[in-house]
Amino acid sequence: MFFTTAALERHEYLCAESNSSRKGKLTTTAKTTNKALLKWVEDIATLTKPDNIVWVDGSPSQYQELTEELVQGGTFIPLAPDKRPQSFLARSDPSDVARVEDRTFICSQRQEDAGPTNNWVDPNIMRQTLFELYKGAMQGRTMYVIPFCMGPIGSPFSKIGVELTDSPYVVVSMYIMAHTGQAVLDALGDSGDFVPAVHSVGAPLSQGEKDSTWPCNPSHKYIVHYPETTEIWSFGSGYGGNALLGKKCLALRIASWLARKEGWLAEHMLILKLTSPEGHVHYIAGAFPSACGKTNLAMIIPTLPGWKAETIGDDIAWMRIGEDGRLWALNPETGFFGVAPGTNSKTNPIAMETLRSSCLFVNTALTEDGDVWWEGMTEELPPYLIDWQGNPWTPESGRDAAHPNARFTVAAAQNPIMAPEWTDPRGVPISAILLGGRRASVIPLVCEAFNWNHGVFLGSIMSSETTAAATGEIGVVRRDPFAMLPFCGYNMADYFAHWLSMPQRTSADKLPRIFYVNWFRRGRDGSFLWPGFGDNSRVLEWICRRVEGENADAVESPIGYLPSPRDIDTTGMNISPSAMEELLSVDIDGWRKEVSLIEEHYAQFGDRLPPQLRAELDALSKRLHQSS
Ligand code: SAT
Ligand code: MN
Repeated sequence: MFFTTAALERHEYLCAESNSSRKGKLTTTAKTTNKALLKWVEDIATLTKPDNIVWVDGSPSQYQELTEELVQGGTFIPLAPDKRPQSFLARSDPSDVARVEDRTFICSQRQEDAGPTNNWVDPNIMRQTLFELYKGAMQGRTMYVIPFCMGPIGSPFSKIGVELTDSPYVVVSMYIMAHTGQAVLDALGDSGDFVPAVHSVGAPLSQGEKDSTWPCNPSHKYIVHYPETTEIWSFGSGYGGNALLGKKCLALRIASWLARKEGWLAEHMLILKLTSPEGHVHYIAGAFPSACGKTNLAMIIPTLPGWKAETIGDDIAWMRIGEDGRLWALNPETGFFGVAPGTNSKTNPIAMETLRSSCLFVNTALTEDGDVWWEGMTEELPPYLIDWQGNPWTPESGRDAAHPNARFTVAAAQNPIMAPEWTDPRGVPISAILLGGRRASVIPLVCEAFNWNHGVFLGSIMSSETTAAATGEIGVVRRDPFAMLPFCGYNMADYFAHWLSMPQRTSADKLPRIFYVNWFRRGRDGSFLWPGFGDNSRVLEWICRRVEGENADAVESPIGYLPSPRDIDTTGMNISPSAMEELLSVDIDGWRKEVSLIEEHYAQFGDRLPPQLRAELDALSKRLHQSS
């Protein structure tokens, strides 16, 4: 079977419709007197030689002009207005579909400050390499100046950055993901500091050369951070975290470096607000690697009657000790850049609602009637689609229609269950921290750390099966401490030490309790033992009760406190007692093997590994030895 002519015509019609509304070239000038900023913009323009410079003012009219330009250039396919108004689909180059961890560098002065888990190159050498690459890199293109703020404008905890990019796709994405424009310039004032972030797709155009719809540089990609000077330089990719430099580059890698220096935490965590039937409110932060369900958990609809969930954030938490001694968390972003495949009205109805209009999609499939589709969106497969690479697709094609790392970009404000306090500059006080990953075996459904140090130990040994969010093999178990392996901007051993230092900054009983969860445990037949999604509220309930001092009779096991199966409310669920037993049992043999894997993982840190973690590992090993 092949794609129907009618569908292809419709597809062309959608493109043509917006071509007619093309506007002239954008022109804006800076409304700033910040000399350092003006000079830096000039310097980078001199180096990269763009045809013109446009300052992003943050206005809806500029956003619209840019989307029109993207449509006209063929990067954006407007979706059918009656299906998904004000929304667009972009198809990336097939070589540019995810974060590139092997091309991501922390170029600190000293290699030991980047540590064994980061790629490092001497900053002087890296500067030379990049200098050559950026020379004339923006020729034939426009350089956009995007003043952006991570965190509410004016909050003492926020960070201002300025991204210079030659990708209008990045500009419109940044409009959604961060505060941008004139308001940020105003906050910056004459002499305010900013994080300079240069981005180029690395594809200069010679005179008259036709641009591709997703310009990038397939052979040279660099995502570089100079932490001491808080600089970001990204080259060759236009995709997600590689290119939207406020997100992983600033809000995690650079921010984690600053956080250590300044005594706070920049974490790869969702933030969820839960209200119990009695009206008790708990804010929960959760560290899970990319594409392990952070967005789904942040938008959970509890299946337990009487419980209410609201979203604060789905990817990043900036946490600091507040005046009351508790740990307060802020979501520095203003949008979601979430994984589309697997999202549907059962797994995440709130996301489906959020995505009704005004979104950007990348690498999803396109339906006959001008809407997007991805694997798992509907039970029934559509008969015809155009796949993420622009080719006709039918269910018989035998390949994915959407790329497994296809993403949506949407404003957080469109989420109907955003908690009103998500914009509070102080953040929200955290009662519990969840750690988790995808593990088919060994790790139980939930387990509570004995204390803060043990919790940090659990964070330091976190592991997960790899996903399509980064290029590389999928489904291999790797250690991903605190889900920060790709995002920690300094030596991971020092990061552990920083976490361990938190009780010295407040009284230990004010810190959140730490829980290790695993929604992805599989039974002997390979199927998931736990349904996940809304039913995860049953585990969250146990966690909240623990925090409130109930269920004091939790089972003390060698790996932490576990609920007994009767302590998890499974009313109305179709789950067998034996599955619950398995989910909540400690696999002693599996854990013994895990100990030697942890030894290997720890070995890479040498003497820099905090002694408390070594002591925790020894204690675990001893407890496992003592159990039969
Ligand atoms: O890094 S991205 O922003 O592309 C997404 C992720 O991996 O979390
Ligand atoms: Mn993430």
